[in-house]
Order: sequence, then structure tokens, then C-alpha cells
Amino acid sequence: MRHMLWRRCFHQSSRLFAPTIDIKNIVFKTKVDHPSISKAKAKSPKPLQSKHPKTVPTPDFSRLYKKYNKGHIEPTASDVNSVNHFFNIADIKYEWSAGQFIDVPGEKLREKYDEELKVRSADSTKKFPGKTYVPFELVNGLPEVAFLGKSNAGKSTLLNNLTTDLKRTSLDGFARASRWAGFTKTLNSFNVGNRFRIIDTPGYGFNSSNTQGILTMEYLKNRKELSRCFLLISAEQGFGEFDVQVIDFMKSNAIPFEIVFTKMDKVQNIKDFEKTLEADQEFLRSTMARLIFTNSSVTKTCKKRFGIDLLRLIILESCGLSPRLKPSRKRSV
Ligand SMILES: Nc1nc2c(ncn2[C@@H]2O[C@H](COP(=O)(O)OP(=O)(O)OP(=O)(O)O)[C@@H](O)[C@H]2O)c(=O)[nH]1
Ligand SMILES: [Mg+2]
Repeated sequence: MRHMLWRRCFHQSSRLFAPTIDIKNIVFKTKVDHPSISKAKAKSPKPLQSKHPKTVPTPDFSRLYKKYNKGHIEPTASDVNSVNHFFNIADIKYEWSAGQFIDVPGEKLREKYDEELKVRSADSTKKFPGKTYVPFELVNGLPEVAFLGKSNAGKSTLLNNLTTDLKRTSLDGFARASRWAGFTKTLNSFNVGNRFRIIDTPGYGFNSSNTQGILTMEYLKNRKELSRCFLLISAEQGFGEFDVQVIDFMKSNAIPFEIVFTKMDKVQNIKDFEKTLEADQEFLRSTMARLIFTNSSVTKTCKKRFGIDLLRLIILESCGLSPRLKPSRKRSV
């Protein structure tokens, strides 16, 4: 049944399904001026130009993390500094792409080893090269975190955001991003400092396919190295029916995950955004996921990239790595 649901999520379709619960209705509307207000505005004399240009205050999305993750310990400034340093100097390498789960490195070997285990007697003392009881490559796998979400949610861009120094405004281009939904077609792996891997996945919903859905589902269910998933939700669009189905899938398969809101720079009315989040608090709490608020684009009104330092910390923590860790492979300048 769950298999079927997931297949449906990825089915080539742009249909919008009628929502059944509140969480799917998070749509952040653009503020529209009332006609009478617009008229009044038109008649009123032009305000005198100030000598100093008006400065638009930058919203502070880090406030939202504190508000919606009360049970969680707040990171210290020194942890944040050292984790930022880790990402600034770590060598980031694109490693592999897989169109089928069996093409994911290590999985063919794991399948062979599982077959061998079935025929091997319980008291067998056979060792593999490297003097290990399981093949060395399987013992030594790096932890992985996966970015999931609807097509166009900003998964590939977030990966580039994470790996770009926060002082810069233009992002690195390790993962290929596009404004066309359904751009990423395979699982793509990026090695970060030879300490862990970030896996970019094909989006579900618009312009996706069954094959991609099955691939992601198999990866989530079977990949032993997977430490945590990050479910990306565009803050501009909010949750959709497919997102709720994916949450349900992860809950029932005991796959730990966090929720990352992307495109916070596009939220027109932050108060409406918070109201909708509050209306869905019961559902969100039941997921046990932390809520992280990010923007990958810097605009006139949103001059900083928010949430990235926190996301970096949570990624290291979910891989069982200390924020004080040094990359074992450094970026060459
Ligand atoms: N304004 C703004 N645009 C963003 C942000 N994140 C991503 N985008 C844009 O959204 C579009 C889609 O981004 P991608 O990173 O390709 O999205 P994806 O989830 O990888 O999409 P698929 O590969 O199709 O599943 C691109 O045009 C990005 O520039 C953000 O935080 N703010
Ligand atoms: Mg992508």
C-alpha cells in the first residue's frame, strides 16, 4: 500500500490534489492593496525625499528556529564558528550518480555478501581482504544525509548554499540547479571533506517519474549508511499532499528526518507564515522533526543567507560527528 502511495507521489503529473488536512493548505498569499487604499495613495502628495535612503530592515529568520524548536539545545557561538570553518575548508567532491538503487556504490557487494551469508555456516571464520569479517568497503562506508522534496523545492541549490562560504553572495555550483522543475533525475552523491556524503535526490510531483520514485524509496529503506533525511518544503508554497505522504512513509519506516523550509526570502508576510505554522503545530510536533528556516538567495530585503550555519551543525550531529571536527580532505585554493 505504502509502495503504491509513494509511486503515486512520483507519477508524472501536475495535478493538484484536493487537500484533506490543514497542513496542506499553507499558501502564503501576496498582500493585495484594497482599491480605496490605492486611490488614497495615488492622491496623496509625493513624500519629501529624505537625504538618507530608507533602509529596509533585514528579517531575522534565526528567531523562528528558537521559537519552533523549544525542546532542543541551542548551539553555542563557538560550535557555529567551528562548523562554518569545517564547511569553508572541506573539499567537496561530486562522487557518483545512480539511476537504480543497485548502482549505488557498495550495494552490489552488499547483495553478494548477503547471498553468501545465507549459505555460510554460523561458525564460519572466513575473513575478507583487510582481515575483516564483512567486506572492508562495507565496514568503512561514510555516513550519508539525503535531501528530499518536491521538484523545484530547492534541494540542489541548498547543497550549493551549504558548501559556499557565508561571506559570499554567489553560490558554488557543485550540484546542478535549474528553475525547471524535475531537473535532477538520479541520486547524486557529494563527498564533504571525506567525512560524510550529501545525497541530492530527484524531486517528487511535477515532472517526475515512477522510476525516480522507486529509486528514492529503495534508497531510503535500504541504505545502511543513511543517517538522516532533510525534507525540503518551499516556504512560498507550504506543505502539499505529497509531502504529507512522504512524512508518513518516513515515520512508518523509522527513517529519522528534519524539515527545512527553503526560499524564506520569498515569504511576503512573515506573520501569516507563522500563523499557518502555529495552526499545524500538533501535526509538526508529531513528526519529532526540527524546523529549520533557510534562504539560498540574497535579495534587497533579505541580505543574509539564514539557517545555513544551523543546518551545517545538524548535519554533522546527525552523522555522529563533532562540530570541532576537521575535514580529512581540505579544499585546494
Ligand atoms: N528565491 C529563491 N530561489 C531559490 C531558493 N532555493 C532555490 N531557488 C530557486 O528555485 C529553483 C529550483 O531550485 P533547484 O535547487 O534546482 O530545485 P530542486 O529541488 O533541486 O529541483 P529538482 O531537481 O527539479 O527536483 C532554481 O531556480 C533556484 O534558483 C531560495 O532559497 N530562494
Ligand atoms: Mg535538483
